[in-house]
Parts: sequence; structure tokens; C-alpha cells
Amino acid sequence: GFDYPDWLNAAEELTDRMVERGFGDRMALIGNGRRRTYKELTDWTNRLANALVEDFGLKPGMRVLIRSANNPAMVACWLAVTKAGGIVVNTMPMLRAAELAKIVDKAEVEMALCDTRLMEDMIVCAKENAFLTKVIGFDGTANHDAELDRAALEKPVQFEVVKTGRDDVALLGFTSGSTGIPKATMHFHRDLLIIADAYAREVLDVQPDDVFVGSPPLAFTFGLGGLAIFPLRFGACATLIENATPPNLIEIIHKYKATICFTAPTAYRAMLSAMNEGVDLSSLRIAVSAGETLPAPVFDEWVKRTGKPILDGIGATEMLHIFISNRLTDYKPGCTGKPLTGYEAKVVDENMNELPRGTVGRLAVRGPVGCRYLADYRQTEYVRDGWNVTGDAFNEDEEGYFHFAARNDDMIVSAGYNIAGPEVEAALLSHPFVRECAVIGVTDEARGQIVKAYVVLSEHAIPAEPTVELLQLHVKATIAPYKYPRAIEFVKELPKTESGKIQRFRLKQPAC
Ligand code: 3SK
Repeated sequence: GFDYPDWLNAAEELTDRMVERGFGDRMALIGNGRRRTYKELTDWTNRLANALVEDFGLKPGMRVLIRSANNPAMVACWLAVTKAGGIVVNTMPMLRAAELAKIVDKAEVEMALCDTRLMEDMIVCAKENAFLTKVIGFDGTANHDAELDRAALEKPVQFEVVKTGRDDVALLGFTSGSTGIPKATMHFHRDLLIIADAYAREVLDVQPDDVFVGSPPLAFTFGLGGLAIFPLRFGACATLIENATPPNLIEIIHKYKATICFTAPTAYRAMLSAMNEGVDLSSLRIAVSAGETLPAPVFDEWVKRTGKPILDGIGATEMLHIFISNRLTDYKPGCTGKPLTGYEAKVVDENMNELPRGTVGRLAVRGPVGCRYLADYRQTEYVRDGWNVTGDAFNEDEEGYFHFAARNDDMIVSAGYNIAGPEVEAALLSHPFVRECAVIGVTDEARGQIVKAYVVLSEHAIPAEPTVELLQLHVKATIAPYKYPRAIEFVKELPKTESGKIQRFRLKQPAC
């Protein structure tokens, strides 16, 4: 079970308690040219928490937005606010003032901690908003020379951590889903530990010698878990590098002798294209993929080049992290795996009836963490009869492995056939001319919808009619011919979220 004391502060567990448990001298955080032990991280976060409370008026329950790229200072701010009983709203560094404003309004954010390099849009947003009265700069570079850093320097390394209940809200995770309308998911202090004690313990078997790297933003709970909570929960080392995107990720893995990498399928694919003969990724114990389904050709090529599988899993911001995953000792290429211990999953129809094995339907899941939207009518759509009904279409095979079919919105119905867009994408991706692609359904008079593919070609392919025909033939030869894309458009890039998810809904809009 996941038993935690009634009074629980997740950030205290990840810092002060780790020192008490003898991890004080072990490496906790690397980034921006500095290495910090658990003792140093604990002292740093305590100084910051003192400054936030004494000099800037942070109170328990206050919602505090953090705006930064992935760097050690962002992790320290998140821990400090959590220690002081604040509710953190982590945001992506690329958001502009108007996007920040939606989050600030929805979460009623009163205080914002902002990397000074990203101040402009934060200030514009604050000027327009009545709740947000305090915008405090911190220095995300190695210099630590901004308002918050200077205030923290004066403060003691002891801080009386706020006595939060295990079911007090600690984090508001924002998700725009596939529609672009943001929702905030509330997560408790205990939830932040459960994801480590469920997924990271069972699937990653994290050891203190592990070194984590990866690309997902800390604002995406996939990144917060994989790059901060999981390493810190087990006395391992978190490496936070601002430009940890492919192809840099290869060098980063090599340089820091990383053992666990968190990123998305598109990044694994990009790493494969950039991988030359001399690349040494032998330190890597586990490559985790989530956020999008992992195409089988990428999995196969990775195994061929590194000798190790990529562990594909599915999570959701609503569920905080991954709840179905492959394991090192139990994986099947091209599938998402089995539910974690403590979680149950089933495939259901519109009326919540469980469907027979092999039938595609909606994925419903329940476990120790669940969805709680902040003030949102969509709560009753997501949680039904105690089950969290995700936006994904899956089927469960006879052996209990779950297979992704599509996001519910990505199922295409063409001339009466149900076609899962990602299956067509996987077929296209298995051709060397295709670097990236996204498949959608477009309206067609004769067939209702037809399959349309947006394709980013690899450098040696020519964007011309013969290539269209070649790719169509390739799909017909790979999967059932009726699924082939009747329309193919070549594009330079695909619209993506900052966490790397392809935004197919934007391709469906006529302007794109
Ligand atoms: O699969 C996802 O999209 C996801 C979302 C939130 C947290 C973790 C994951 C893997």
C-alpha cells in the first residue's frame, strides 16, 4: 500500500529527510556548471523558503507560479515553495503573457517566481491581473544574483517546514489536452510521493547511483517526476540542463554518464538520426518514453543501436504520472505494457461497460492517484464510477498488455472503417524518407472522412508527387491498404506543445 503519515510535506521528504537518512554527502542536483549534494540542496531550499516567507509574504495555501526553463534554480524554488506550504503552478518558459494570464486567472495565482531572463511577459501578465501582486525574480543561471537569490543569501539554513496534511494540495498541473482549453489538476503532497513509490520504484528500480537526464519541461508532470521527484526520492542524482534536447541529449547522456533518460518518442527518433558510429550510450540503463505513443520502428532501431529497449508507458497530467508501462523484464514492442501494481485498467464503451479483449474502446484507470480538476465541469466527464476515463482509445490483448490505438479525437472514420491515426503514422515512419508525421481525418464528400498525412521529410527525400505515391504504396504494403493516406502534404515542421506532443487539433483547424 501507499501509507504515509497524516502530516506530510513532500518537499521535506525529498531534502531534509534524505539528509537525515544519510544521503547528505551524495550528489542531488547537477546543472549550470554546479553540483550540489543533498545537504547543499536542503540548505539552499531552506534559505529560499525563509526569504519567501519573511521578505515576500508567502503564506500556506497561496498559489505560486514558477516560470523558468529546466534548471537547478527552478527545482530549488519548487521545493522551497512546497516546504512553505504554497501551492505550486509550474509553467513552460515559452508561454507568452496572454497564455500566462489564463493560468494566473484560473489558479488565482498571487505570487510569481520568475527567471529574470523571462521577466518581460510575466510583467505584462501581472499588470493585467488583480490577484497577482508579487513578481519576484530569481537567477536561473549559475550566478544566482537576483532579488530572491540575494534575499535568500541572508537567511539561515534552518527552516521550519510548514506542517501540511498528506491530502493538502501541493501542485496545480495544467493541461490543455487536445483541445487547447486549459484545465488545472490538483495534486496532494502524498501524490507527489506515490508516483515515485509506484512507477519509479517498480519500473525503474532507482538506486542511489542513478543519474537522471531528459528533456520534458518540469512544468509537465512527466518532467517533474522524471527529472526531480524520482531521483530525489531515492537519493539519486537529477541533471537539469536547459538545452537538453536532441541531438544534445546524446552528448548529455555521455557527459554525465546518465543511467536513466526521460523523453518523448520524437526525441528518441531524432537521437537515432544524429547517432553516429562512435556514440557511447553504454551508461544508459533505462530509456523511458511517454507523452505520445512510441512507434515500433523507433523501438526496433533503438534496440538495434543500443542493445536495450525503450520502456514505453502512458500517463496523464490528471493521474500525475505514468500508470501503465512496460518493464525491463516484461515488455512487448509496440505496446504500452501493463498497469502498475496498485493500479487497474480496463477498456470501456461510452456507457462504462467493459469491452471484450482485443476491442478498441476508452481506457479507464483507477489507482492511488486520480483526477481532481480545479473548478471544472469536466470533472464528471473524466471521473466516472470511480474510474478515470482518459482521452485515449486502447485495446487490451489476451495476455493483459494494453495497446494504444489513438487519442479518442484521433480516430478517423472513413467509408465506415475505423482507422487509428497513429497506426498510419507508424507505417509512414517506418519509411526512411519520413522524419516526422501526423495523421488526421479530413472531411470528404464521398467517404465522410479521408486519412490525411502531414509529413516532414528526411533530408534525402524530395517533396514531389512520386514521393507521395511511394509513401502511399509503402503504407498499403505495411498495413491494411484501406488505411493508406489518400492525401499527403509535406511540411517543414509539425505543430507541437512544449513538451513535444504533436498538436493534431491544430492541423485540423482550417488555418493550418
Ligand atoms: O503520457 C503522458 O502524456 C503523461 C502525462 C503526464 C505525466 C506523465 C505522462 C507520461
